[in-house]
Amino acid sequence: MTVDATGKSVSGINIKSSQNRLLIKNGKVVNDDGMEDADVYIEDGIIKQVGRNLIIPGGTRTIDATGKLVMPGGIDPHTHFELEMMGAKTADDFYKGTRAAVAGGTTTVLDFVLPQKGQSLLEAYNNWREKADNKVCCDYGLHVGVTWWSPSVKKEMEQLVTEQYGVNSFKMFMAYRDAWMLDDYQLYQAIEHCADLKALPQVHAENGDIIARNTEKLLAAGVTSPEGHEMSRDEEVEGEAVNRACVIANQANSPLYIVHMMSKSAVQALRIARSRQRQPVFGETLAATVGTDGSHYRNACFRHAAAHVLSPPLRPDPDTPRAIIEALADDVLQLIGSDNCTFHEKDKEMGKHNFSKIPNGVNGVEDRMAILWQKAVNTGIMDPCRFVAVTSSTAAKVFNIWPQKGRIAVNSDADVVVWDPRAERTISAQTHRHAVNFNIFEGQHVIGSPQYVIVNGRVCLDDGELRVAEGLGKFLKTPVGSPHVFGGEVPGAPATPEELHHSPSRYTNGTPPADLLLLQKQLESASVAGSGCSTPTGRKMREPGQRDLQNSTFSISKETEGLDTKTSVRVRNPPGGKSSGLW
Ligand code: URQ
Ligand code: ZN
Ligand code: ZN
Repeated sequence: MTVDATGKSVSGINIKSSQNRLLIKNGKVVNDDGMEDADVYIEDGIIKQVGRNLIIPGGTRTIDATGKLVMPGGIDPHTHFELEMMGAKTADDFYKGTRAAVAGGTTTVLDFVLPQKGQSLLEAYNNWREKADNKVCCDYGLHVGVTWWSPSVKKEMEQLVTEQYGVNSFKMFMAYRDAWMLDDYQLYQAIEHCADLKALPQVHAENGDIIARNTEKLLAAGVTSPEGHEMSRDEEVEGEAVNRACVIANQANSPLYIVHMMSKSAVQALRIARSRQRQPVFGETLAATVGTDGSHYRNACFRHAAAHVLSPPLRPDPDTPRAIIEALADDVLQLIGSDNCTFHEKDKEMGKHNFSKIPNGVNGVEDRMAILWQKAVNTGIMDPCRFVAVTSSTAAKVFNIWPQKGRIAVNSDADVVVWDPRAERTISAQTHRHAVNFNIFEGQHVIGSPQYVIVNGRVCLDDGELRVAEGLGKFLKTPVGSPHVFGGEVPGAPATPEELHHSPSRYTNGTPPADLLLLQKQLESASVAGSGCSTPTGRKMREPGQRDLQNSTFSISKETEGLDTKTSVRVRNPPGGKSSGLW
């Protein structure tokens, strides 16, 4: 075992590798607003050069990315590692969880500190830092749950948003009535307080009271199996809560982020709210939502059905995954997370005779990117730029770590994925890196996976071989007041049509435009016609002679043409158009 200067075990890893120089050559760089053929040169964990004909020092390791896409490492905005809930503890700890993340192309995770009712938020935050800091294989940040409400909670929120703690988002629950739920009066105050602090309020949108009553009725009627979980909280219950949360945020004149949106009804409520709200509303969905469905709750095997239990639940409607992917492509939803919250079989067994006692949660941090690529890009619903937006860049913008994270550009962190769009594999619990022996995507064949994953300049997935080390990631502070959420100047960016979407005057004067959607459309077409595919730094991304991607087809790369898988995809979100806009 090797030990570095700080005493951390780094077996099998070249501990000086962060100082190593790395060149990724001949690939196609994909950002959320465009693609270009470019090499990427990395030194000391930072991207130092992007372009062709770079001048590279001797002794630099070269990765040949011919036929591959070079993308920002994924940012998973929603994980639960080492979380104690419903009488159990999640199986993936911060080591195994971040190891699985890296294996799948994710280089940053945002986990949730969830205090028990009555517990100090600062105490819970410190517990999380203790659990995570020496275990993470990649960088991580923290959201904090506001799971109860009091003057002391309010005060601790004020402390948590300071530079010392680096938190800029708080999650409130409209479910888990006996554990973490706030009532509407408390939720209103918590959201108002977030807005005052320029922190982003997040909500788990369900109706805990309806769920509690439905659960009583189902159990009394003898429905005890996992199927009862979905029956107790059908999609109307989610849609109602999404609408209610949006109304409360609008009354509080606050932005809002809705986590794990699972149904068409929820998306429809969001779609309507986004056209009327004074402040932006962001919608997150999950790998589970696009990669599987609620038919599994009817599986006769308890182990199988219980492994799919999460809240809100997967929906039995077989059209839901497709509708959710389309909403992601069309910018009705903005991000995809995993909500990775795995439990061992023995823990799920606690609900063998009562579905309401099954610990809630599924896997997803490892397969999130491959599942979305398979379901959205290979099917032609989403282009690679939008894929980067929803899996990485938008999370970086919303949680105010952009362009340090979520971008392939000079001075950004060297968190990079070399994505092989032709790599084929079948997802299985036999080969995944999670601590559990069940995978909700079991048996699914995916085309497109990471070949190399570089975390802060270290090659942690090396031609498919995982070489991570415990504790090499670091805690990432997320400053409040993201300009992408609250308006204001985006660091290093000139005024762009995209920024006009974020104009504070539009959102803070109290009067939304009469026809917001029409205005958005006009701005989008102005962007495409006026500036083509420009980065926020003004660098033109589209190559000379490259086809106009607006309403046309294009190839992921010349090298991938002619494959069986559908690689010539219709662009619904042209770079410079919808893909770069947050709403
Ligand atoms: O609600 C959540 O996000 C966590 C605590 C549990 N996982 C889940 O069922 N969505
Ligand atoms: Zn939740
Ligand atoms: Zn969650």
